[in-house]
Amino acid sequence: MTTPIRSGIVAVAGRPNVGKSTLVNALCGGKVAIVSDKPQTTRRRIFGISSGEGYQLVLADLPGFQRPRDALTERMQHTVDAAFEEIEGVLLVLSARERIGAGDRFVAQRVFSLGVPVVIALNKVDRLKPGHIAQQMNVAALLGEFHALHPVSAKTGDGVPALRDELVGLLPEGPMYFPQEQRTDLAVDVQVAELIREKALTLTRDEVPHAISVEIDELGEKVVRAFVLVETESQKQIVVGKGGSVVREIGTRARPEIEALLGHNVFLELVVKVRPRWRRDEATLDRLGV
Ligand SMILES: Nc1nc2c(ncn2[C@@H]2O[C@H](COP(=O)(O)OP(=O)(O)OP(=O)(O)O)[C@@H](O)[C@H]2O)c(=O)[nH]1
Ligand SMILES: [Mg+2]
Repeated sequence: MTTPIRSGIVAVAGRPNVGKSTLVNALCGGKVAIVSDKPQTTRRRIFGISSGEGYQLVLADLPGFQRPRDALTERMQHTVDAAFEEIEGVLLVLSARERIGAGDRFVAQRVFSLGVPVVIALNKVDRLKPGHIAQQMNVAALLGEFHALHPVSAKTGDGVPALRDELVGLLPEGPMYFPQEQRTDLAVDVQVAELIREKALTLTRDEVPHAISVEIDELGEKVVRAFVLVETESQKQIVVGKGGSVVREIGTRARPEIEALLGHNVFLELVVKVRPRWRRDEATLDRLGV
């Protein structure tokens, strides 16, 4: 007979760019979800799994709340809605570095009506003065009947262990849903695609990051070939860069992480391709798993 453990899913909600994925990574003690300074980095639900002594906490990292503009963002919002079923609680993430305002209240309205405990994480408190943090905590406290409120820094790890304990406290007795050492539910090829997309997001700006997607063409013992999809010829020029400099840099940054993930060296081949209006193309979105 196995000893009973506490287990279950906590959904991670918040505006785009408040640090949800960074916080999920910190709570899981390793990289589960990609992170960037551009909003709408996370496009699909990703389970980050934190297994410890007597518990398995499954965090559902989600796209940020936003108004849908095309088939891609519509699906992203649908993902958010679908994730609010069969959860033990919500981790509502706010950024202490910005004004807590209408966007946060919109998310709060939704999550406080779900009938499960809501734990608020006031993120990005690193380098903020204590007085400023206290002020933001007061504003955050007005969002709804919260279960607990934790100031944290996903970046430095400050407050993260206490937050993890708090979330584990929400879980009922249950089974181990995943093997002890598993950290995410994403298939390996999707993780590889995400790592490449992360570097592409970091190295581009304006509307380009939103137009980028990555599709794995071959994931072999020696060769990894991926298509970096964009929507227009001018975006392609930007992502390729002068003499191929940008796409080369994407590869240089992604390769060590891919090799660490796969456990062996690879030749990484990136091909930048125009696929017009892929964000509105249901078949492409299906294939990308969005
Ligand atoms: N200073 C500081 N920056 C942070 C912290 N947590 C996250 N960030 C930064 O905030 C930006 C957004 O982080 P993400 O984790 O991608 O945010 P997200 O909420 O998942 O964003 P979406 O997936 O786009 O909704 C990145 O540049 C992070 O480095 C923190 O605790 N302190
Ligand atoms: Mg994210």
